[in-house]
Amino acid sequence: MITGATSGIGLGCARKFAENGDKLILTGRNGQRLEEIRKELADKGTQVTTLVFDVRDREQATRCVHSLPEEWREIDVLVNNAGLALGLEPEYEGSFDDWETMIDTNIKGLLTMTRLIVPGMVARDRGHIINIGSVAGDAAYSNGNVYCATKSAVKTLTDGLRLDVASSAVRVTNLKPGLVETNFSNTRFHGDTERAANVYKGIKPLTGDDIADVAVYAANAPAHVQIAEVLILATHQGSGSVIVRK
Ligand code: NDP
Ligand code: 8X3
Repeated sequence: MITGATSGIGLGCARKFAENGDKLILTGRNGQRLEEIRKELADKGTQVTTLVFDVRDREQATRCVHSLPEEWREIDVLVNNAGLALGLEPEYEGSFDDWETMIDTNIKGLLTMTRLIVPGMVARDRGHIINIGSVAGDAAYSNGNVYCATKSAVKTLTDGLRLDVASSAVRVTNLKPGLVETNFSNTRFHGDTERAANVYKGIKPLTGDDIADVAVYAANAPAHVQIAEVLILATHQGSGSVIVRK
């Protein structure tokens, strides 16, 4: 199950897990886009089912997950990917609405999915949760404040979950990408495409597929190997704050 599978890293994961021969439950808010992706992957022989819901809506998410037919209920891998940044401004000038959306999506949405899916994994003594954190969760960068805090929360929640399932065979991974060229910056800058494009100028950024490769690797590691955390940076990126542009 991949949340936020309509774009970027989530879509990359959908394609790479499909190449790996897995059955997919793709979730997102844009039903039309999900259906296009379902068709694309089904044409290549992948079994795909889709669920349309907003991870911030706990009731809708619960209803959708509970509506899965019997043969789709045993979820082996949950990729908690749906998330976003909104705004890049000093903490004392940020937007209350942007903060709330980031917290509700990146923290509470991830927790909702975890709460809905992980009990089945623990009961079956089998499963893997791959949370999409960020280099932004390792240290704040200027004007990143609340977004960085949400990804820092993802790190702590991932570590907490790993402790809580340690007596089972369930594995928990935090993937922490750096600069990945997706729709992320368009969303962050509220549709200012020029400002978004500047984020990737002068450096070869990562792609959603690069992150998906690591997710597929972690999910297919031998059962006794738990890839706890991976930081994946573009080659000319030193940290969340240091990007060398040429
Ligand atoms: P994209 O904007 O390309 O994709 C984000 C996905 O999340 C979309 O499918 C989007 O759907 C979905 N989404 C957002 N809000 C919700 C919601 N409330 N309910 C359901 N789905 C939602 O960005 P990325 O692929 O880059 O982002 C994916 C994850 O990777 C995020 O968690 C992000 O924080 C993280 N990340 C991104 C990095 C980057 O540089 N790009 C680096 C590190 C981490 P919709 O189209 O409906 O909005
Ligand atoms: C996305 C990467 O550095 O833009 O989490 O915050 S960054």
